Amino acid sequence: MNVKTLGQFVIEKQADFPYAKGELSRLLRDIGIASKIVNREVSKAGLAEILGETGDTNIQGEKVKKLDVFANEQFIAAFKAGGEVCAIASEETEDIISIDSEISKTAKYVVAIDPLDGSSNIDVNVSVGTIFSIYRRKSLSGPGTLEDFMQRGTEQVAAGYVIYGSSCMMVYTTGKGVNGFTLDPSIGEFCLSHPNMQTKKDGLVYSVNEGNYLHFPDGIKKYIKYCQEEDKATQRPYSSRYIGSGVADIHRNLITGGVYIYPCTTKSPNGKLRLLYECNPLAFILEQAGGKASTGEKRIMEVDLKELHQRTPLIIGSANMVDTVMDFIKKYASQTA
Ligand code: P6P
Repeated sequence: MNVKTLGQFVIEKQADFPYAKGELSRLLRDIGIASKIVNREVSKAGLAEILGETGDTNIQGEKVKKLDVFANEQFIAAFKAGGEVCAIASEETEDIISIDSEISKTAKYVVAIDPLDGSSNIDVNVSVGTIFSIYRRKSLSGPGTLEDFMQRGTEQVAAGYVIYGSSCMMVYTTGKGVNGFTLDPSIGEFCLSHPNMQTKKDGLVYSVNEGNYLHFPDGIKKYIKYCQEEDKATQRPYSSRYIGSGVADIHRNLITGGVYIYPCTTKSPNGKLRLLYECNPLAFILEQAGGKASTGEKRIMEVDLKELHQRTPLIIGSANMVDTVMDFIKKYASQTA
């Protein structure tokens, strides 16, 4: 079988970056290694006695699952050992982790990561995911700083996610398209399975937690009703698919077409998802796959990051569907203003 592993692919694509000396390639491979270790534990969580909660709460005030802690530790260890990053920002840690070691002295990158997104689904055997975003450092040398992360999503050099589902897949972009790799456990390698992923301009799926309907802005309420109307020309009603694990919902919609919406609500006035290590990397991937990602008013990747764990509303997926949601928001925002 003509198998191309992640390692082979990354080196092959390195030629796309004339000045690349392999640092980004090694960093992507480090992420692959940590992901395989996390996948091993996630796939046997029920047996590994690491289910359930540590009793701690993370900086989001959410109960921390032991696998969250394990995944965070694995990625941090991989980045420290690889020597390619000078600082890490993680959903699991309040402040950045600056790396000040001999091996990282010449590190060019910083990485922001959500080590295990959707972890509330772990105990019920629903897919969860890792989301990562890589920037060039802005500081000149030494340990990375908070300032190194204060960049727009348009400055990302690479972004990706790993989905721990019926199979383990890594999907990433370096700005030259999106490629998907499926873990072959028999050889312990991520193998290219979804080359040059492109999403549909229109889909027939909408993903939103309709339990929050009463708290949605009018434009979102009207869009949800639009999705539910009978209209043969636009193949409505659409299907409602919401897993409660963003990586799983957004991955499905990337493949089938569709739109995922987590708007601002009265409970979450700035939205729930985090700009730095959830929305920007997912936006980079969807845009590279021909989709769109918006706050409802502007392009996600053009939002200025002012604080590490900043939240934002997110509308992401098929370009025409994102545009339609934005039209509804604009139309009804003016009416409610
Ligand atoms: P709710 C997981 O906590 C997450 O950040 C996303 O992965 C997911 O889509 C969303 O929150 C689920 O949130 O409020 O619908 O349970």
